[in-house]
Amino acid sequence: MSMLDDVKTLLVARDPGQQEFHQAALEVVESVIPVMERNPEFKSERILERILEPERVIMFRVPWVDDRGEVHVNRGFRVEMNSAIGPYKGGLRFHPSVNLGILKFLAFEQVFKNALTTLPIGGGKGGSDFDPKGKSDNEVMRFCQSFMTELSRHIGADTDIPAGDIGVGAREIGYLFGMYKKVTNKFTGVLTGKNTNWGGSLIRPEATGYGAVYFAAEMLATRSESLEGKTCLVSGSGNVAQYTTEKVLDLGGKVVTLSDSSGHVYDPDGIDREKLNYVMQLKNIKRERISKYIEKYTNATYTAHESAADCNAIWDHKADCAFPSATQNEINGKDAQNLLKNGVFLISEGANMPSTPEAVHQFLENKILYGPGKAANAGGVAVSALEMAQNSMRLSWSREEVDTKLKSIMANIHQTALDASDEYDHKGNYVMGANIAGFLKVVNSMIDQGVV
Ligand code: NDP
Ligand code: 2IT
Repeated sequence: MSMLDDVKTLLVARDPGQQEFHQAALEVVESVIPVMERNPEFKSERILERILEPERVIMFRVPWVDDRGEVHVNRGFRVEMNSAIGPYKGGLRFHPSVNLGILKFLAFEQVFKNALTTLPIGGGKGGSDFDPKGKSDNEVMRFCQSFMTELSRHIGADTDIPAGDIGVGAREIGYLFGMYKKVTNKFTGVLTGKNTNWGGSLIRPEATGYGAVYFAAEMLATRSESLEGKTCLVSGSGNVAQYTTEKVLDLGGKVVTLSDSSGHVYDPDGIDREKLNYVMQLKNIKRERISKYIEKYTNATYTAHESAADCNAIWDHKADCAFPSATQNEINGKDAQNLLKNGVFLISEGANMPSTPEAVHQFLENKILYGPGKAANAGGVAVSALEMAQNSMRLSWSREEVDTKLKSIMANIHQTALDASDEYDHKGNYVMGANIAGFLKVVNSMIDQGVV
């Protein structure tokens, strides 16, 4: 049996039903087969078996009371995947779809992503099946307080440092931090993505989106191109989508789409700064649906997503670049075909694993510029690590300083992935390059530290 088949058998036997984790794991394993062949000690050290098993998984009950006095019970998780190169680091996701398999895929991706940033952070991820949609601020606060009452026993500024992800933004980080401080009686940098008044880093809210666009600019530069004048499709309308749009505008591009889980808007005139500002108010403050956009900007159209559809209409518009920034597996094989047919020659993934294996296969076959999430969206966690550095020094850097560091980290990730792909004779295959470079750093560190 091949190495890939062995891993598949192991995963299915150990973790039946964790499809997203299997998908993320098999992609990495496939990329590193030549690395395993060049380094026979990785096999005797049982590196694949070790790296696929989380160091620790914490699962807990999260009971809370809604505004009517009714009791609810959600499930909380923290997956502490790998601490070979630093304390566990990664976001928290609050979304009804959250389960152990999804968090294990995210934690697994995070390990390699964090290694690529060059900063000393291991990988973890957590969250809950709690749905913040439609909840009052007080309900969200009570949920966060209950969640943190348990989580606080397992995390710490030198142990495990959570941050935001889907459904967890500045509001949730505030409530979570408040409770952590109360139960531990310590003001530490235990969470990142904090408000700048109390220890947050400038540029952290912007970092994932800005980073995905910096990564795109690096890929374009290999073909002597830039974002100037390029038409871009952006999906999602949350944190990553908003700041991706802002940076595309800064670099002279035009964004024509945004979406949420109900549908997408297409604005042929482009989403300019005023329109983006409106979207930010709509999503971050009023917490409304993106469909409201067309009430104000009547030239735009709105298409509701049919859950039964076999393709996603947002990926069927003429464009040059696409920035999937919503969620996993939002681009399937048919969507990839549509993107290629419509002229898209660059994909920079703001979301984690937004493309199915069938879609990735087509991007690689067609040799378009394809930046996988663990490389392209590493800017967020990179600035989180810069927030940790500022917290431990008890000082804060200026916007310019953090943005300059972010830009140079993204350029470095791009070069590292490109060099690794070249070394293994697949120059320009950023999937292989990112997987191999991240894997080697983590695995060599694990071997240095013995069988633990
Ligand atoms: P937000 O919660 O701010 O926004 C998420 C957006 O994606 C919303 O528009 C949401 O729509 C949409 N979305 C969420 N789930 C689904 C779904 N199942 N189907 C369709 N649309 C969906 O999250 P972020 O912007 O922070 O995260 C977006 C992606 O970026 C995620 O994949 C996340 O893991 C990744 N990421 C985030 C980082 C960060 O720093 N925040 C860092 C690196 C990656 P709706 O409102 O309808 O739910
Ligand atoms: O997927 C990710 O990299 C994040 N959600 C950000 C993690 C972090 O610790 O900033």
